[in-house]
Amino acid sequence: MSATYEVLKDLSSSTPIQEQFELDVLIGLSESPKRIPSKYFYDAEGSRLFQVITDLPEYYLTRCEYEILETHKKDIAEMISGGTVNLVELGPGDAHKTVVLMEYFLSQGIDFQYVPIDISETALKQLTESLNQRFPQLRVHGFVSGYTNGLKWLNHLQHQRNFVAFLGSNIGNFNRPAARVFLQSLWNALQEDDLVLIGFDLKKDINLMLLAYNDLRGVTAQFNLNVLHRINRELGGNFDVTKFRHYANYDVYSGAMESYLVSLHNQDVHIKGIGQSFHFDPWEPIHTEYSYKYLESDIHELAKMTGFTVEKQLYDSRNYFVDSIWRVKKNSGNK
Ligand code: AVJ
Repeated sequence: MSATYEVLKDLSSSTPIQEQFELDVLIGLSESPKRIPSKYFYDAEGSRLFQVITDLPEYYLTRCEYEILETHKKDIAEMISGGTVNLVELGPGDAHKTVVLMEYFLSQGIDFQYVPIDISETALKQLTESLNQRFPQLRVHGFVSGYTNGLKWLNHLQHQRNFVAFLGSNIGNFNRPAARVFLQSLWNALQEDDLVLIGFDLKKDINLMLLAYNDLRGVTAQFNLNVLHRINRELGGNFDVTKFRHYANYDVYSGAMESYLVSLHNQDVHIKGIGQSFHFDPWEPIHTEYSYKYLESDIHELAKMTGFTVEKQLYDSRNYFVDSIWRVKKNSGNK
């Protein structure tokens, strides 16, 4: 019998990952204000730190979504039952929440295979191996890749119905126009009547959001600073990480939690892999992440603009978070 699980690596990208990282850091640190794209958080250490964050008392997002999936797994199962389904997940991490669904689907005899797409090879290998231990019969086809190439790859999988999970407010990392572009490419990669489940963090009490990104134990700070360690490790940088601090604030106007690393000193940092030094003034920020928060109306508008219909809005008991289930519509003349 053939193995029930495998991990494929994205080899299609014309620029190797290392070179892309060098290029993005070079561009980002040459810009004013400086920035580093948030996707570089997730090396093995960053993925591990993010899992720690999901257990923090202040980080309500993961627990809310867990509650939603636990409460509504039956409704979700009913929507996908009948025929074979690809359960595709973008950025699963340890898939702690998706396991709730998979366990239930298996108990109901729903015929599906699990297709996790993650940027961290280490995290994805750990995930597929632990799933294989726990559910030996489950077919798992992992793909190591960013979202864009992941979607291209999905195009080749088209022969089955797809249910795409994009959980945890991962969509929050995109600004509004980028979210639209992303969802349009997702729509393009899918077929009529396919379903997507997207986790949106809702706008709420500003103090709760601030705390979620400024936890008392400082794990979020470590997570943010890890990107500098990663530049040191992988690109031969000489960042003195103690000379930067984590700062996160909420911008009411854009609706995003925004994370920064702020230089505490006048300093120069050399990055061997780029062959260049970068100057930092005292209190100069590097922007590292957006985590956009949504209004109910934003979600409906976004679905409409990108060719989906909203089928269900699933909330946690405090209405902090929503898992929104959308259906792909291709023949209704809106595209
Ligand atoms: C994994 C992108 C959903 O934006 O809340 C957690 C990452 N950043 N704490 C988020 C994160 C700081 C997280 N996402």
